[in-house]
Amino acid sequence: MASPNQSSSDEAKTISETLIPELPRERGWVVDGDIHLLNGFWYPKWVIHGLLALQHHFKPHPNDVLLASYPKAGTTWLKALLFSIVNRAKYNGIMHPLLTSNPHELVPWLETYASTNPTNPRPPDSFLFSTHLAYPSLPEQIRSSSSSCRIVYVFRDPKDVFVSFRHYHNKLRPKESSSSSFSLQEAFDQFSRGASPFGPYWDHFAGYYKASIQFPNKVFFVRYEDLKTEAVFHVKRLAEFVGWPFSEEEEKEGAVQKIIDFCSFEKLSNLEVNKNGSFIRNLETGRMARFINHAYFRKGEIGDSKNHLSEEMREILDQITQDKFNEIGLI
Ligand code: PAP
Repeated sequence: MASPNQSSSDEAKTISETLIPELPRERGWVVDGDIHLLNGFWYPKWVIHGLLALQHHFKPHPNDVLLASYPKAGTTWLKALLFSIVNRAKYNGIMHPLLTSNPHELVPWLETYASTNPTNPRPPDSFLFSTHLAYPSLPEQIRSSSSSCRIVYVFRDPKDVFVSFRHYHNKLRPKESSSSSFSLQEAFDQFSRGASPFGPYWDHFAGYYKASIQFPNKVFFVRYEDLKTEAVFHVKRLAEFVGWPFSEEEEKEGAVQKIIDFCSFEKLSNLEVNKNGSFIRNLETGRMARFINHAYFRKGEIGDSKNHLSEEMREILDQITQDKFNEIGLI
């Protein structure tokens, strides 16, 4: 006889298995397989499994912090910063876990974990999680104004996001796969139409931006570019928002700058673990993928898109962004 957990897990799987074939589909980018349009956003199949499990079974705790981002908008950096901020009393510089682990190993990715643990989709021993899900796809238990769970969203210029995603895709795709012939123009067309994994990019950030206006104590919105140019100001805001503000004494001792330097692109990308290490992720029951750490560190710069996209491509993305900014009142 099946256990209650088994039948509930089978039920979630059956829902997504019957749902997915009915959804509009497009070609996926990184992991082979298509992406499917679910309630306005394009997700791979395993993400839909995870998303449904979270919506049914996720139980937030009061101090949970969720880092939300579109892929390549600054997830790795923010994971390192948040982990360092909330654990600064626990670790000194020598024993710090970031010296030996990639930030992705320290801050679990919610929908990946949920896709492999559908009946109990809360990663153990952590209150810091990440997600690439769009705001409307988050479980109601997290979005609800009655939950004290906090959300940090990082936004980045979509031109640089697209270029970064494209490089990542080129690094990770199996050379013999059908996606190896996926041209820049094809990927660009998909991205600008909004039909990219976790996209439309513009609706992704708009959802979190609107939520940050509506619930400023719950959703924190920060731009990658601002974090680069005004790091001290934004890291202090971030620490305060997640409930670990820097004391006056810490500030005098330079604790803010120490964390910024420790989590900088230069520091993290030069660590042995990030130059030559890798980690394994279960994507869904029975499927595993190895992720190469250095794929998360390329240039870490603002404006690299000008080296990879034509003037016309950049204008197209800028126009879509400007239209979305106007629509939602973002300056
Ligand atoms: P993910 O969503 O798949 O985890 P994510 O970390 O958001 O990826 O994106 C990787 C980008 O962040 C890379 O950008 P690039 O391709 O334009 O170079 C990567 O270099 C950049 N990045 C990683 N770590 C840092 C950091 N510490 N500071 C600034 N940028 C960083």
